[in-house]
Order: sequence, then structure tokens, then C-alpha cells
Amino acid sequence: MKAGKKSYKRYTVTSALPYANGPLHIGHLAGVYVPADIYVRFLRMNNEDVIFIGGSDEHGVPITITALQQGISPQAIVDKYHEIIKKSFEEFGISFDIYSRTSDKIHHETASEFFRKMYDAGQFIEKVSEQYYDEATDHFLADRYITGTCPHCGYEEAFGDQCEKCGTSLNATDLINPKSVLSGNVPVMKETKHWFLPLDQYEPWLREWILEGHKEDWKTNVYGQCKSWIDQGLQPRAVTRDLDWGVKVPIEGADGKVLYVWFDAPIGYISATKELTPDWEKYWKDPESRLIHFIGKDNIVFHCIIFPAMLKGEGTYIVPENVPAFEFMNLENDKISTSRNWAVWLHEYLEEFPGKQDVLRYVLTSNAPETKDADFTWKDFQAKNNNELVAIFGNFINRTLVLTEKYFDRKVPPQGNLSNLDKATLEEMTQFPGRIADSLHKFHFREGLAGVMNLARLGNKYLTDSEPWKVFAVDPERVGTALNISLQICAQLSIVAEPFLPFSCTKIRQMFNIPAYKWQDATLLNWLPAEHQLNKPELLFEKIDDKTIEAQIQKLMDTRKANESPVEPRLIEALPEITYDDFVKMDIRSATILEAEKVPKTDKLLKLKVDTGLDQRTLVAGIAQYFTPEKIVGKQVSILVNLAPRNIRGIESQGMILMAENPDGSLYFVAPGEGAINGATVK
Ligand code: B3M
Ligand code: ZN
Repeated sequence: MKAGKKSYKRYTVTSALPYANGPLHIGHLAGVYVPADIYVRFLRMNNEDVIFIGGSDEHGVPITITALQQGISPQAIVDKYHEIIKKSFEEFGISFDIYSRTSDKIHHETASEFFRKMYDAGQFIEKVSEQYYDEATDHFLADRYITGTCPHCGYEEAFGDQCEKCGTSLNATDLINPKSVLSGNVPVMKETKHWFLPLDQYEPWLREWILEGHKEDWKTNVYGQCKSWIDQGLQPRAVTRDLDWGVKVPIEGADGKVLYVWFDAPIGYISATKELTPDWEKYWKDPESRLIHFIGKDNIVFHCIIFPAMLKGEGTYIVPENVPAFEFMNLENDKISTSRNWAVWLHEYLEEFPGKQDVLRYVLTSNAPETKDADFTWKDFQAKNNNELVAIFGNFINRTLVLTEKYFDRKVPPQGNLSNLDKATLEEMTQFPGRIADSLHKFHFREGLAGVMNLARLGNKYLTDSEPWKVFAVDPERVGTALNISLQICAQLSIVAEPFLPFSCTKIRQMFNIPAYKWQDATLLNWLPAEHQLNKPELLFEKIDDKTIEAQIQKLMDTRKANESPVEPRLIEALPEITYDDFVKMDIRSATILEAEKVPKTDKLLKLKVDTGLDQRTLVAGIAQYFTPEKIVGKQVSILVNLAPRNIRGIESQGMILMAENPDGSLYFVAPGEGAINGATVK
């Protein structure tokens, strides 16, 4: 098969591995899985050797954070969502050859070997560096454990590894005003050892391969992001993390460290292929295999720069031939968000709209975020169903079948003498398969689907112009010819619509009593010989009423309301266990504040003089945003008196005042209670 300039023996098609920390929504489908599935179904109809790889991404901070939020283990989280995701993909007709998961043994082995091979070849830089650390919870703050302001676009909720707003891949130290997700605290720096992939060394190769080699055939959004990334200058990037959830770093001296999730996850495509077939190597190592990654735009640098650098570094693999990344699908003019529950969830859709997989596939494709962000609205969903699928596509097939039933007893009438309109229509039909195929080879899915609908429009117009209901009384043979040609258009539709609307095309084939044709058959024009027996007509699509749509809109409005009302505060997680001996080391005493004043040139600090019963001493407390000095003089408080003195803004602080802190940062004194004298021990 020729695709672009080179010819290929086979296709390896991957689709981004969704994090198994939540169910799938229409954003995932529109941006990745529906286009990938259309493409793969199309290739299969062309007799291509193709494998379609999917699986759950079960590592990384997104998983452990969800586990923390839900109060269950990471393993329980991935087990739960892997099943939900896998099942809804199946029901929705995403035709993976395998849907695997990265917690599988085969993946741990494959990812370890991959790392090990690069490590042995000296392809990583080992470096001790300072990383953000949350002292309150004893965690290094990698990736999504830390948020802050994106230095590129100013988005305030950027993650430590990536800004989801502008797509830029970040290092945690790039963030402005970093904050720990675990405690909300400002993190400190702490030394730790990691292994870095020296991306800078790959720069000349990346320039040649992408910037020179793929200027023409990669989508402009993909090419543009790669170019700006490369032009900014590539930096070595850590591929290990201080975490306990993930693929263990397979070398000595790396206890408590795992591979960075973006190192192991794309290797998941390879592990899944291994699981699928013992013959996996040809799909990954033969230069005549065409590797294609379907992803969303936030995954571009990982699939175009980092993973290819890994593949190149390892040395035995091919690199992607194309990475057709889509932009984002919004919902009712608002960004889809799992945490705000602003989404149409696939598993809910499948329950609430049984048998309507193709309607969603159609709506998401005809409005696909191919070159810019798109918007899904329920009104548009209804309009596309009622005015396009029902009124054009379904109506044409149904009218043709019903008329054939009425006039010819469900037997295909012969094609008699051809009029000019007949000839022109048959001629026009021959154009469609080639045009639609061209669109699909170029990843222009909207255009491809528009081609399918235009064929249905051609059919409708032809049938209307032929007026069988008027002509039959005077010229039944003419009607036979018109219906024969209309039936052939239906059969052609069942072929060219198959990648887009597979469920409906199966139904058409049943009604027409025809086999699943290959793409090359789409230009035959005589799939239905005279006398061929058809089955009973059934409706392909049905109207969706206002009530159904209003219920969906109401559901979203309820979500919006719930989001606006105050939420339960999120407490920080419990600290690791300590012993009683640890506890009694702390000497906490009841004390009275004698004097208080603001520390000059600071917002948060007060300098206090306290009477601890043992002595009078000075300490500095970060409480100025909640208490004015005059209000707190005379208050009885609890003081940790045996804390080693610390120098804060040139003042020696001798001890620490105990405060209760709410998740929003507000502070309260821990008062010993009436009757306690200064110096009373607090235990
Ligand atoms: N798990 C998808 C995401 O960013 C991420 C893709 C991995 S593909 C190897 O949601
Ligand atoms: Zn940004």
C-alpha cells in the first residue's frame, strides 16, 4: 500500500493509554479513539496488515492522587477503572486488537529491560539534584503532586510536569509559586539522585527527522508544537521518580524509585503488542511498518520528542511515521473536566442511549476537533441526529427498502434502459470511494464523513427526482430501474460508511442480505443482482425528542450548581506512623503571650515574647495574616519549647507555637484550657 511517499507492509496503530483513574468521556472519544477506530477499520477493509493497540495507563501520580482522594489503594483504583474503561470501549465498538494494562507483568518486564538496555549503553546521565519536597508529608513532589503558575501562559493550575492549558511540558522547578498538592504548603528543596535522558543530544536528529522530514505530512499543530519545543532548546529530562507506585528502577542503588510514568507508559504500546502476538517484533522493528500514534494535543511532546528519543536511543525500534493529534472537545462551551464532573461519560451514555453508539460516533466525527477546539452541545447532538442521520441517511435507506417492498415484493428489480439521470448518477457514484479514501489517508475525518453524507444526499435526490410513487402506474419498468440504482447506492453506503458507523452498516447488511464488502468493492456498482431477496426494512435511526435532550441539559445544570456550592474541605493525608518514644521527645508547655509585633518587611510573621513558666523567650510565628498583635497579647497558647532555635529574618526563634490549620489555611490557637498554669506540660 502506498501512503505518502513510502510504501509500507503493515501498520502499527496506537491510541493514547487513558489513565485508569476515572471513566471515559466524550473528550477522550472525539480526540483519540473514534478517529483511531475509523482509521483502523478503514485499513482493515483495505486488507492491510494492521494492529490496533490500546490499554490503561496505570502508573504515575494521577493514579496515586486519585487513590489518596478516594482513600483506597492505587491498585484498587486501577482495577476498578480498568474494568469500567475496557467494558465501555467494547460496547462502544472501539475495535482494539488488544486492550492491555501497564500493571501487567509483561509490561513491567518490557519497561525494565528497555531502561536497562539504555542504562547499560550509558545513555542516561546520573545526577544528584535538588527537587521539591513537602516536609509536612515527607514526599518528593514530582509531576502532579505540585502545582503552580505556568511560566509560558500564566495558567495558575499547571502541574509539575506539564501545563494542561498550553500543553507545554515542564519541570517542577519551572513553576512560579509552587505549592504541594498534598498539604498546600510551599515546598522546600531537597537533594535526590535521578537518571536523565539527555534530550539535548538528540536535538540534531530531531531537527532532521521532524523539522526537515515531516514538514509536509504532519499536521500543522503537531509540527508547530515540536518546532517550538526544539527551538527553545532541549534539556535533559529526568526519567525516574521518588515514588513507590510504578515500574521499579531496575538497577542497584535505586530503592524507592520508579520509572517516570511517561517513560513507562508509551513502552506499554510495545508490551501490549508482545501480549497480542509472538510475532510482535515486525510491528516495531521493521522499517516497512508504519507506526502511527493517535493522541490528544496535550500528549504531543511525549509522543513526538521524548518517546522517539527513547526508541532511537534504544536503537532497535522504528519511530512514528505520523502523530495525528487532535485538539480538545469542549462541552456546552466549557472545558471538559473530570474533577468538576463536567463531562458526558461514556458508560452513562451507553446506558441512557442504548443502541445509539453510531449517533455519538457521528456527532463526534462530524464536529471533530481536528484543527481547532470544538464544542459538543446536546442541542447540536439532537439536530445532527434528527436532521442528518434520520432525515438524510436513514430516510434514504428506509424509503428505498419500503418502496422495493411495496412494488417488487422485496426482490431487487432489474436495471432496464438507463436515462441520462441514471447514467450521471452511476458515474457520480464511482467518485465517492476514492475521495473518501483520500480524506482518510490524510486523517481528514470530518471531510471523509461529509463524503459519506453526500453520497446519501445523492441517493435522496435521485430517488426524489425519479418519483417512483407517481411513475409506477404508467411505467413500472422505469421504477424498477430507479429502485435498482437506489438500492445500489444503499449498498455502496454500507461499504463507505462502515468505518464511521459500523453498527448501522451491520444492520444495513442484514436488511439487504449482503456480505461485508472490502473497500476495493466499493466501486463495483452492482452488488445487488436482479431478483436478490431483501429482508424486512427496519428503521436505522430514530428521532430524539426534546424531553430527552432537556434531561441531559438539566443534568449538566445540576452539576454546575453543585460545583458552585461550597465543597467539603479536603484534609491532608495522615502522616506515617511514629512511636510513643518519638512523641515524648516533644516538650510542649502551656504559655502566655506577653508581647507581639509585626516583623518589618514581612506579611506573615509576628515576633512574640512568651512566658513558658520556665523562662521568657522570643519566637517568630507565621500567623500575621490571621491575627493582629494587639488581639493576641495575654492569650494562653501551647509552645514546643525544646525545638532547636532557628534564625528567622535575623531573629532567633526559640520554640514553636502550636496552631490548628484548616485546609484553606486559616489558623487557630491550640489553647491548653482554663486552669492550666504557664509551664504545664501538654501531652
Ligand atoms: N495517560 C493520557 C493522558 O494524558 C496519558 C497517555 C499515555 S500514552 C502512552 O491523559
Ligand atoms: Zn501554560
